[in-house]
Formats: sequence, structure tokens, C-alpha cells
Amino acid sequence: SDVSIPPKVLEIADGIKTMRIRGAGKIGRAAAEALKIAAEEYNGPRDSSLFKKYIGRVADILISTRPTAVSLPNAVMFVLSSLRDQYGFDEARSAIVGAANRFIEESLNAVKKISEMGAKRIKENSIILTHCHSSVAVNTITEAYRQGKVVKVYSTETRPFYQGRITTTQLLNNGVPVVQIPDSAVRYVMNDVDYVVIGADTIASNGAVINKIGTSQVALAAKEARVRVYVVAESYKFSPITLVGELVPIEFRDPSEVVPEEWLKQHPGVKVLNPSFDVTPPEYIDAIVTEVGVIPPQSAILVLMERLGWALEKIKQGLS
Ligand code: RUB
Repeated sequence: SDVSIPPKVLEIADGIKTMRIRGAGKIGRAAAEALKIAAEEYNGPRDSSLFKKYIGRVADILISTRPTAVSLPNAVMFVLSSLRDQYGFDEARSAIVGAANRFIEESLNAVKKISEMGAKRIKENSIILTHCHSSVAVNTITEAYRQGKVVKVYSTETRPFYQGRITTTQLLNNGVPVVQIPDSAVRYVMNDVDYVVIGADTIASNGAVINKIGTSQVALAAKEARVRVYVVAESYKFSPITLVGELVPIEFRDPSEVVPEEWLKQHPGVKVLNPSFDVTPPEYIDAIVTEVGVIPPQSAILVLMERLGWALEKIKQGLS
């Protein structure tokens, strides 16, 4: 029978599913951490093919938690691609642990690098608007503030899950002057804003950015007001499968996030749609700041080639 999966690993998977662990970067790093724990706490027979099968099961559990952020399958693929056919049990186990550590370390370095590069793009006396909670956006804005360039940040509340409140409190803790606004006030404040700075869950090969629901509406208002939109995102948020025509799956969440369960019961027949992400076309984005450089969205393909060439090879092999 199958080797049992450690409770800590299942707890991380559940944390991602229920959004105790959320935001694309954190999700990717948590998945790498879960694979590492799974490898370290494996208690089945010391047989490399059994071990690989077990790691494959853990990978499937992690990937099935949430569909949209490509950081999740990219992190899992990165860790699993460290395995070689000829590896014995010990080599296979330490390859997984090593690759998971490398992913986490490179991810944190990428966030730091992006914050430094992104902050350079912000001029003195700037007012910034951000949407949802992106760790990379919070770090970039905080860095720009430390350089004395930020006078105010508008943080949208980001209904229905209110991730914007996390952004607001983190910026406040960092000393950044921040104003909480409802999502519906975005166009009202846009004429005051110099830059929109947002994160990404997934970037497609054509440069379209998939991020928290409402992002495309923010970008539309920014375009109308001639406000620059910067996306700050690590290279593992670029999706290799979009290069072969796959669409990015959008997550739909429970109606009870939008209206109270009780209200729904009192109004039978009411339908609720709760899409968690939307697509901002490349024409609405001025630049994407990645750890390998600041690029126009139209150059997404270059990042895919440089940073995810290994994944592209795997996909091609799968196609032929
Ligand atoms: C979070 C979200 C964030 C990106 C980037 O969505 O859309 O903007 O994931 O975040 P959710 P980061 O709350 O549904 O996970 O920069 O932290 O990776």
C-alpha cells in the first residue's frame, strides 16, 4: 500500500487551499517547503522508485490546491526536475531537499532584487496605488519610501477577501503613509496617482498579467488617466504552457465570500459569481519588473526562454 504522507505536508496543502497561505510567491515557497518536508520525513522502504512515486503523489496534492498562480506548478516542477533516472534512494532524497532549498533562497533573492529595481523607477514625491496584497509590491513600495520618494499610497480593500487590509497594515508597520480606499474609489483617486504598482499570479507568453480580480479595472482606469502601471513579479510567475496555447485557469471561489450565507438562504434563486482573478492585457502594462530585468510585457517570451527553458524542453518532449 502507499507510503503515508506526513501531516505537516497535508497541513501546508490545506493552508494553501483555505488561503491561510496566500499570494503567489508565498504559495510557491510553501510548496517547495512541503516537498522538502515530505522528502525528509519519508518513512517508506529505501527504494528510489517508491520514493519518486511518493514525491509524485505529494506534488499532485500540492498542485491541486489552487489553480491560477503558476508559481505553484513552477515551484513543484523545479524541485522535481532535480531527480535523475540513475539516482538511488539517498541521492533522490537529497536532490529534492537541495532543490527545494534552492528554490526558496532564489525566490527570496528575486523579491529583494525586484524591490531595488522597481524602486528606481519611482520618482520623487510620488503617489502610488496598489491592489490586493502582493509581497513584492509591498517590498517595492517600502524600498521607494525608504529612498524618500513616496508621499502617499492608496491601498484598495480588495473585496471580497479584503487582502488589501494586509497591504495597508504592512505598509503602516513599515512607516509608509497609506490610505485605505474601497475598490470602487479607484477612478475617483486616479487623477492624483503617479504609479500603479501590482504583483502577479501568472504572466502569459504574450505579456498578459493574471492577478487578483479587479486588477484589469484598475489598469483600465490608469490607462485612461495616463498613469503608469508597473507589475513586479519573479520569473517563476511566467507560465511556460501558455507558449503552447494553454489558457490560464481562473479560480472561482465560494459565493459566501461575496454575500452572507444567511442572506443567500433568505433570497433563494440569487446567483453569485465570484471569480478570484482577471486578465490584464499587455497594452495596459508599462513594464514588468523581474529579477532578470525590467521588460515591456511584449518581452515576456524572453524571460520564459531564459529562466524556464528547462520547463519548455519538458513540454516539447511531452508534445512529440
Ligand atoms: C494574491 C494576488 C497577488 C499575487 C502576487 O491573490 O493576487 O497580487 O499573488 O503576490 P490571493 P506576491 O490572495 O488569492 O492568493 O507578490 O506576494 O507573490
